[in-house]
Amino acid sequence: MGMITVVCASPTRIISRMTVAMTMVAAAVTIMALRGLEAVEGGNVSYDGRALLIDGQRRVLISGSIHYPRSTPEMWGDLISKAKGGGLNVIETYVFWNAHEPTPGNYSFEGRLDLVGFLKKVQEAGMYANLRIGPYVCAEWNYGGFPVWLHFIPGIAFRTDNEPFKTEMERFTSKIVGMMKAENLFYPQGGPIILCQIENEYGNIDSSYGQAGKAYIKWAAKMAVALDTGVPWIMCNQADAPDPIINTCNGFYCDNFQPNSNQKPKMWTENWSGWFQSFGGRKPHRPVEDIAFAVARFYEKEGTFQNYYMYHGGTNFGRTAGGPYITTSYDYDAPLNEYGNVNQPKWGHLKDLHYAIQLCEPALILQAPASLKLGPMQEGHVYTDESDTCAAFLANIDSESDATVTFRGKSYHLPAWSVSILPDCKEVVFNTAQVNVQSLRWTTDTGSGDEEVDTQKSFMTLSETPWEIYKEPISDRRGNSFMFGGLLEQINTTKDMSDYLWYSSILVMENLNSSQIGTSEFTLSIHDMGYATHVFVNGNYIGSGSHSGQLAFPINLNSGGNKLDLLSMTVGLQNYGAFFDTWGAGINDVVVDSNNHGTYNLSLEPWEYQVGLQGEAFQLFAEQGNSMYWTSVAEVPRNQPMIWYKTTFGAPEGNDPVVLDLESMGKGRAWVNGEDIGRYWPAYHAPLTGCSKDCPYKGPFNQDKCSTNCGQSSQSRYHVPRSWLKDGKNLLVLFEEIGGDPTQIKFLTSSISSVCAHVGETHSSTLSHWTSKDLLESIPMVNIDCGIGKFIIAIQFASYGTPKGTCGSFSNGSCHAVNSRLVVEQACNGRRTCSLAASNLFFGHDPCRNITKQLAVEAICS
Ligand SMILES: *[C@@H]1O[C@H](CO)[C@@H](O)[C@H](O)[C@H]1NC(C)=O
Ligand SMILES: *[C@@H]1O[C@H](CO)[C@@H](O)[C@H](O)[C@H]1NC(C)=O
Ligand SMILES: *[C@@H]1O[C@H](CO)[C@@H](O)[C@H](O)[C@H]1NC(C)=O
Ligand SMILES: *[C@@H]1O[C@H](CO)[C@@H](O)[C@H](O)[C@H]1NC(C)=O
Ligand SMILES: *[C@@H]1O[C@H](CO)[C@@H](O)[C@H](O)[C@H]1NC(C)=O
Ligand SMILES: *[C@@H]1O[C@H](CO)[C@@H](O)[C@H](O)[C@H]1NC(C)=O
Ligand SMILES: *[C@@H]1O[C@H](CO)[C@@H](O)[C@H](O)[C@H]1NC(C)=O
Ligand SMILES: CC(=O)N[C@H]1CO[C@H](CO)[C@@H](O)[C@@H]1O
Repeated sequence: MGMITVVCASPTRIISRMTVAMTMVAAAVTIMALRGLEAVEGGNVSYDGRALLIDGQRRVLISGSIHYPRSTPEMWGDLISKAKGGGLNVIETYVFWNAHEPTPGNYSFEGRLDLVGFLKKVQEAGMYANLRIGPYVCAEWNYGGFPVWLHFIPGIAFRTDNEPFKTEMERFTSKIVGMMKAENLFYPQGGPIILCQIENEYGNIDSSYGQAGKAYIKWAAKMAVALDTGVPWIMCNQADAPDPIINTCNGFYCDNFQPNSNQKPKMWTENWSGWFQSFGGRKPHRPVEDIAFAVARFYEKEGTFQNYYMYHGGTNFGRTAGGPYITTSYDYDAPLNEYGNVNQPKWGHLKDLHYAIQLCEPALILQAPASLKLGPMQEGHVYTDESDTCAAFLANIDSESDATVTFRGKSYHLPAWSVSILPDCKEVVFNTAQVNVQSLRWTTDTGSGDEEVDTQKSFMTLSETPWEIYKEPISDRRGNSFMFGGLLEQINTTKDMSDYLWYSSILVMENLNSSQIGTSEFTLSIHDMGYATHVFVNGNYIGSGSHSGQLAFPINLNSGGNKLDLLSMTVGLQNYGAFFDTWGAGINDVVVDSNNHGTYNLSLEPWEYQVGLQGEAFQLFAEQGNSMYWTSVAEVPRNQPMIWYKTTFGAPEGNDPVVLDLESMGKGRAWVNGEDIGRYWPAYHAPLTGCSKDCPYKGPFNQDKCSTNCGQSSQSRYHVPRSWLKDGKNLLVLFEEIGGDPTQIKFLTSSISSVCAHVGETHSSTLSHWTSKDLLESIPMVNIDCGIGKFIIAIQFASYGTPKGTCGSFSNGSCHAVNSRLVVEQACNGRRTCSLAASNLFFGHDPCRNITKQLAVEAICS
């Protein structure tokens, strides 16, 4: 998809503040591009108390996380170039041990795991890399990145002063460092890597490990430094990181963070651009004005390195999601959305911020700033020295009220909870609360609930296609089944080779009289350690439970033997917490009660176990070699549990990202052409309450502040990377656990359906005149841009006045210029891009005097 570029052409003769700023931006781009190319053989990276030094020179760096296994190699180049276009100069990634070493000593670095290939793409883009090896990474990734086999090494204890663990950690860390060296990827070798991380957020939990934890951190630091990478090592959230390791900050805000030595720079390794999502959870969002505020405050207060976690979140394909319950989507409300498209206005507003910060770089690398009190909740920071170099940040941290402050004899208007950036200590080029960037709606947006954006041509259903099925056996245990007296812990039993573990037993009920047979007089109680269980009695599906705790189901029993089949499953292994690897999963108590017939405790009875499903053993998801197991059906079964479904489909035309809409399904797994799309669970809805229609950006943010999706499927849409599709027939295989309707499955593509802009007149007191005396007004301008190959076909909404609402739900306010739509149509219809100004001049009159006006537009692209 085309990137959204701000076009400088202005429809009027007025040189806008934006235009002037853009000229400076262009200069900044050139500087950054030149700097990025400095990586030459023999370069060096060091640091002092102000910044990282690259080739002896202090640098202000802006970084973003992109995790290579969460997208495809075909997407990497585009993601990295959009990151560079967004004003970043560093790409950060974790290294995912369990993906690279699925069995001990058996390594995999192919396809999505091609770490070297990914770093070479970063290098080709002229960007730097921060390699966070961990090897514990958390990251909402299965088991925090540890291979499950590690848990079964005799005597091992994770993340503490334990020899077997340290041996393995050192072995894997050395392996990765060795690979990087062999490929000349460290900066002193001419490569892109300027930083490495050892361990990860251990400081959050180290108190649980006592003295052994302290010894472990000292060992980890020494081990890492001895690997002699030639670049500095960091530890995030580790206040006692031993020298020379730099301790860095993670959080929503890090402006008040201080490193543990004045010889170390202030660095922010995880700035949460949004938040991850769980099955059963709401969809979290972080307003761009707030994240811009946090970033500006960080650079205002001595910060010189900041990383967005995530810049592109991507997808937890296959069984890589951690958790439990992390969704397949890892969109994170990041500047690039799950499919790799720009998430506007987040991407564009942060890009404008980055350019403003880059303009300040010459001053930011001088000594620490002087701080000024500008009002009760207003302050400024000025970076300067004896020369003319000067940059200033003016902040209003009042979360309610705007303020006007005086700085060096000039007056500046500061919206509440905002920072203005003055790269020359005179003119404001950027304010974090003023978003002059269009927002976009994609054909795949689910919006905040009440709107359905899908256009007719954007989807394709599977209602007419022929289906084949395989019924997963419910009561017959076969394959690798075995008996054990009592209930086994699940992870110990499956070793995570599958999500699924069957627990089967027979309950013999003698002397049941006819009035008891077929009545729900019995209750089956299960104590579940998590993460989800489906219950079958005599082959019938009774119900399900999720999350750990006590489950109770009314059941019918027959006289004689009754078959009990409990399908217990993990949904992404734990990835966080002290000793998380020792927390169990599965079923640990089973009791059948009847009011009149006593209690049957089955916990110590013989149970038959089967790791994984029969369909997994048959590899039904594979493209070949399993045709004998499938049966064609004239009528496809709907809403029945435990069915494998298979059909073929033609790929949607074009190059837009493809999305599988599984809203009609219950819970299970999906594969396309043998590639593992991930776990789906649309039947699990977000809570009905706790969402906000409007998300005020003012005031401190937390991950629950701005959620959407209440009462809806927590995830109904699943990314199918373009590179996994082929011309002609493609294979879709699903395993449905609880019941769904596969004929209602849809394929969508994600393309821009409409473009919105919402800009406001600025107060005249905030006028920032650049150099030109001709500058009559500071006119908020906005460019509508449909992207490559698309044109504006209609104006859905336009109002110059006091419009309300957000993209997709704008409405007229009490002040409204009646010709709004006409003026915008004349400027935009039939074009790919058009520029609009929120001004009386542009609309030919003043619809309401003495009122600050805004312009809101939604244009339809096709
Ligand atoms: C690092 O580079 C700077 C500038 O090129 C040089 O002055 C310095 O000696 C180098 N340091 C090392 C350790 O190579
Ligand atoms: C190595 O791992 C791959 C999966 O990546 C697996 O198919 C293969 O059987 C493993 N080989 C050994 C020797 O464990
Ligand atoms: C797994 O088995 C080991 C050895 O029997 C035991 O010590 C451990 O507690 C079990 N793990 C869980 C999570 O129950
Ligand atoms: C059947 O059993 C129930 C409960 O145990 C009892 O209340 C009922 O009287 C019995 N009926 C017959 C016909 O035995
Ligand atoms: C069932 O038996 C097990 C093993 O003796 C015991 O731990 C559990 O508490 C019993 N369950 C109930 C509900 O009494
Ligand atoms: C806004 O007002 C105009 C009249 O100027 C009207 O035609 C239009 O339907 C109104 N739009 C909305 C969304 O209320
Ligand atoms: C607009 O404000 C000016 C100055 O504050 C005042 O003189 C004038 O009467 C106001 N006009 C209207 C239409 O309210
Ligand atoms: C390193 C680590 O555990 N960081 C976590 C901090 O919290 C964010 C929240 O999204 C996680 O994504 C990180 O994994």
